Amino acid sequence: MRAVGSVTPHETAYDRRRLRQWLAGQARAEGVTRRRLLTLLAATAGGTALSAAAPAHAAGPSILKPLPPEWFIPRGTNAETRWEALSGTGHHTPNELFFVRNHTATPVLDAAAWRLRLWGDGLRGAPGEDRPVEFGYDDLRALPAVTRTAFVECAGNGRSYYTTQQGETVNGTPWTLGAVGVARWRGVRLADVLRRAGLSSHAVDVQPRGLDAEYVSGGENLGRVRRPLPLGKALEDVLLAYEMNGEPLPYDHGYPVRVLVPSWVGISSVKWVGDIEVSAHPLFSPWNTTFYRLFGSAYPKEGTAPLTRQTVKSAFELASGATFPAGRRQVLRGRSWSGAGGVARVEVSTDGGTTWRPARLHDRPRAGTWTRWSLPWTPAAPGPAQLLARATDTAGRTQPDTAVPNTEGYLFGAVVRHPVTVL
Ligand SMILES: Nc1nc2c(c(=O)[nH]1)N[C@H]1C(S)=C(S)[C@@H](COP(=O)(O)O)O[C@H]1N2
Ligand SMILES: [Mo]
Repeated sequence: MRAVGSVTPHETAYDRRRLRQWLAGQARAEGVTRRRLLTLLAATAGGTALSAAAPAHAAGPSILKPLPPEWFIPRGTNAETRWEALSGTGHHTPNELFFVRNHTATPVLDAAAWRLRLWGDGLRGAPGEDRPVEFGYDDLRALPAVTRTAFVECAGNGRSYYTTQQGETVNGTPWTLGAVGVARWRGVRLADVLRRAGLSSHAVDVQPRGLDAEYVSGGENLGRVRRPLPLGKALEDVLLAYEMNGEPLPYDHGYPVRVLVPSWVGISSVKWVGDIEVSAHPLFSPWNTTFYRLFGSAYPKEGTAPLTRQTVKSAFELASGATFPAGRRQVLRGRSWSGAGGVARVEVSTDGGTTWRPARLHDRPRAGTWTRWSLPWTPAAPGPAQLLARATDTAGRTQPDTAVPNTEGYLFGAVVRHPVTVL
């Protein structure tokens, strides 16, 4: 595996090459609206067919596991983990406490009937031959297994702070900091499956697609959740995971198999994966064009390149508005994480950002997961206070005081001001 902490240059090179191919008309963009393509291309692009009308959806809860209010904040079809509920849990987020982000609703799939189909012109076959390859659940379980600790974090985690701390209006679910969790994932390397399927030397992109219902947004059917992944990342450290913290994947987290893309935005980690297109041409879906790019006054009209790595963040294992008795020693606890490496340093302020003290770290900095930390605090006078935590990762990135806003409110990375009251 690649060394910790470096942003791989092939990601940038890849994106430039992909854009050139796209402009040359060699890329497919199914499910991307014509309007969006025109905006992105800023030219008279060839048309794409709009998807068929939306299918009827079965009524029912979006999430199947229990969502007790002391553990979760309900957010439409999603559920955010309360940070105070992580207090006292270990390094890994228990499955019951793990946040859920569903575009539609959790499907209940049968592992025995489940198939993973790999297809596309990026697979080796006779010329002109479409050569799909299928793997069943037992086929995957018979391949060499790997285990890896990694966070899954929504690109919009912390989005509400663009508004509450910076006064910006942004679209999307107003998460606080609970759209993240760390689990020990077990599964097979996507690289192993791709090689067994017969990866061609011309392959550039792979696109996993979920088996959950088609996603309708603004009256338009965008099809099933899918997002292209550059082959470089797909071969580097991506898993097809069938276990989460030693148990079969829970229904809500992708049973029987999900993609797990360490350090990247959560949308990359497609749940309930049913097929993977392997392509010799760059692929586009709404999830790497309309969504999951940065748009706004600080960014190009067509948006940035598709989002990849997460920013640096920190959170206290405390409720918003937690109370503390004056004059008594406390131990503040929290966690910090980054998409560009491990977290090597955390500073905490208990006076609204005037003075900072280094926190004690309880984990060795490791890429793709968080570092737990603590700091003793004896609150002096009664009254409101603000707690701040600021992390620096092994790539040298430190959380800034403010984050540059974008219309969808992705990748908030600034220091969060956590309000508490001393009684
Ligand atoms: N098939 C499918 N995969 C999906 C999604 C989805 O709605 N459908 N949501 C994505 C998003 S936006 C996130 S943040 C993560 C959340 O994973 P979790 O629900 O296991 O926490 O799953 C991703 N994978
Ligand atoms: Mo997400």
